[in-house]
Amino acid sequence: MTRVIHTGDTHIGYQQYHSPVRRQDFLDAFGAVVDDAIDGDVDAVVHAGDLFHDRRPELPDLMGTITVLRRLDDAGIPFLAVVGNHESTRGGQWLDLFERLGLATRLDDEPVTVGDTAFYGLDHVPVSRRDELEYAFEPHDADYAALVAHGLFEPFAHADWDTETVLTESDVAFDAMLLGDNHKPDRATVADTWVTYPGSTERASASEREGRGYNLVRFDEAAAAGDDRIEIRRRALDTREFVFVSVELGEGEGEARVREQVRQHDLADAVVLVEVTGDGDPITPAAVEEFAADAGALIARVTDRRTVETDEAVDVSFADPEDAVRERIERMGLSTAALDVDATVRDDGVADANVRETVKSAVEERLDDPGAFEPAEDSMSDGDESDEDAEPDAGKHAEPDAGKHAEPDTDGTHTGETGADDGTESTAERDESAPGADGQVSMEDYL
Ligand SMILES: [Mn+2]
Repeated sequence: MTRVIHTGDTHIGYQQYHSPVRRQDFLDAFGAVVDDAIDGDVDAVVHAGDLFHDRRPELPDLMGTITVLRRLDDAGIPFLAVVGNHESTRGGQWLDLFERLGLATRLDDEPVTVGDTAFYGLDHVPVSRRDELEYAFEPHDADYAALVAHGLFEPFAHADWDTETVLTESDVAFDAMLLGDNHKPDRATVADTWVTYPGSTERASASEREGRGYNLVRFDEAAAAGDDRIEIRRRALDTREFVFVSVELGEGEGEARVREQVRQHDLADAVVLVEVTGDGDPITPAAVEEFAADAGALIARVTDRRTVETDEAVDVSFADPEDAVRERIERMGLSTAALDVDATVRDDGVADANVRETVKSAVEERLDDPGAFEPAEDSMSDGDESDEDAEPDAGKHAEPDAGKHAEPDTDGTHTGETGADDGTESTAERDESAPGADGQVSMEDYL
């Protein structure tokens, strides 16, 4: 019998709403999962990616994470993980650093056996590169096998990765796929294999309304009733309070009505998200936000839907320009060579002075491979995915204040018009102006 905690999408380092308190919340949620692992004496903690929100976590985020991982290690509980799309770097991964420190095991195509179960890993792979995947895994001699992977898998919402293909093409017969990426917890069976998301451990966007938690997974013939050999139970986490207030204003109603609705709730230390729809008089969102703050709210955001021309939320917020760019690029259908160039230009591990040379050698390496210059076939064309629910990623970053700050043109200006031809120059420009391009410490400095 093997009992593990399955978690993911921790997003440590996410300074949501620009709040240092929220940043701490994301780390605390990870700490709470690890505390439960120790209290429950599980056999392992399995992490399905996006431990960090950003591929450049800052030193306090790293030190906080190491402190938590050390606690787990002191309790003798292994931490098995894969790399998600948010934290993926070119070359080494932060997870490799933790592995070097003896605090984590990076899962891959070779089995890591804990008790009766062999665990394998599949890092996030962009849509454009999935055709190359062979799903080749080394054999195991355990009673059960689980694949830990990061991506949007069928049969859940926003899926772009065919689960049945993964299962049929894999050399190993998996009893379960323990997943990350989709922040909504769920489970299903595909071809007799359990497929499950534990969801994020703190709300990374206003669309994540239901309570947060993680999975407790038991691989045990006697675990569940019937023929199930796997038992998946959901455990709740005590996270930051979010108060959602929807106000539909009628004719002649205005700010007083909004305040009255907000006042109905306990706002103490909560993130308060107010949405105004309907008709009525103009309101001043900032005044309502101040009112909520005075009533004890940690953060208050008012979105007046009436001032937005359509319901199409703009999925760009100045809080996360890097994320917006990354998501956009994934959907642009760039060739492998173009992705290489883009990654090099924006990689903080490559000093500005070396970008030209690195790009040159990367392109030269690709010259023998004509396919590398073909646009990705399976990617969506530009601009046809403005629905905020089109991808969980889009929802994740659409903060309620996105409407207030986002420029409708941001998408197009920064990435939409950037073809593979002129990609080098315009991405270079973007890099210089990006707020995060500050030559921060890179992973190589640690290894
Ligand atoms: Mn995530």
